[in-house]
Order: sequence, then C-alpha cells, then structure tokens
Amino acid sequence: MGQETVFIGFGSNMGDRQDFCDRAIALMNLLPASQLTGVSSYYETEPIDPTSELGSTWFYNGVVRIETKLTPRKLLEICQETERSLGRDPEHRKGPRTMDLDILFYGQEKIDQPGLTIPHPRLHLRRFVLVPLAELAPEWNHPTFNQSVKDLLDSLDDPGQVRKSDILPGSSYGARPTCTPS
Ligand code: PH2
Ligand code: MG
Ligand code: MG
Repeated sequence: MGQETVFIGFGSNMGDRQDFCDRAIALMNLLPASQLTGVSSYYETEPIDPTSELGSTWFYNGVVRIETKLTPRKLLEICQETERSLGRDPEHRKGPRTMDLDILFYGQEKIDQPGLTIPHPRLHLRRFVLVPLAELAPEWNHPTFNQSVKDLLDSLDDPGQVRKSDILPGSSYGARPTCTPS
C-alpha cells in the first residue's frame, strides 16, 4: 500500500494537560511505518459539550500531520491503544479525558465503517479542530465538502473560544519545536 498524509487531532482536559499532549506527540513520533511531519501550536479551548459530561475544564487541543503506510483501521487501533496508555478511562469515554486522539483526514479517502468515520464527522463544525488544522494545512481539501480547511474556517459558526498558547509542543521534555511540513 502507498503512503498517505494523515491528520490526527489531540485533546486533553484532565490532569496535566500539557504533559499528556507532549506524551501523545512523542508516541505519534514512534508510529511504525510512519513519519511525523508537523505539529500545530497548542490551543486552550472552551469545552464544547452537548452531553454535559465533559466538565468545565478547558482543553489543550492541537493537530499533528503524519505520512504513513498504516491502514486507517490499524491507525485507529494504535490511537485507541495510545489513549489507554495515557490513562483514558474506557468506561467514561465522554467524560473528562487525559487524551483523545481523532483521525481527521486520511488522504482524500472517505470511510464509513463501524467505529471508523473519516473525515471525522464533526471536524468542519469545530473551531478547536479547524484552527490548529489551518495552521498546518490551510489549503487541504475536505473530500466530502470539496472545500479547503481555510474556507471551512472562514464560514464557521462556532462560538467556542480558542486561544493560542505560548507553550511549545514537547517543551515538558526540553524538546525543540517539532518539524513543520515543507
Ligand atoms: N472534544 C469533544 C467534545 N468537546 N471541546 C473541546 N474544546 N475540545 C475537544 O477536544 C472536545 C470538545 C469530543 O471528543
Ligand atoms: Mg474527539
Ligand atoms: Mg475521540
């Protein structure tokens, strides 16, 4: 199978949120048959909470870009395993979470299988996803709507607050800013 460009959103609103994000990125950097090619800034974001289970703690959110030969299904399994390894409570998936990893795009593919919908079905509705995504790939096409990330963001109606953080991804490990896509 060929190589695809993938975007994964990460979010934490429980415990040491910055450290969980740093750890998630470090683990994404170790994915087999893959290369981490971009990490957005961290954003502090107001919880968007239709189920009222999330609590009131703001999230740290961001997006990574990966070139991978892993299949979407394998990537999903690894994301779920990574969530578990970072302490995500499988019994209360909609509650406050140490780490949530969502596959946003897998190349230009459209996938609708049990437990796996790509593009992520709500990414176009969420400022906390589109803002970091636009930082990495403003011209990336959403294959369902045939609109760029930037255009989706420009026409977005989401009052959820999103504030760019000065904290550098990986800085709790003394890492240098991760590479950006060329
Ligand atoms: N994730 C959700 C629901 N609401 N709100 C923010 N700000 N950030 C998130 O990552 C988030 C959310 C479901 O996964
Ligand atoms: Mg999510
Ligand atoms: Mg999720």
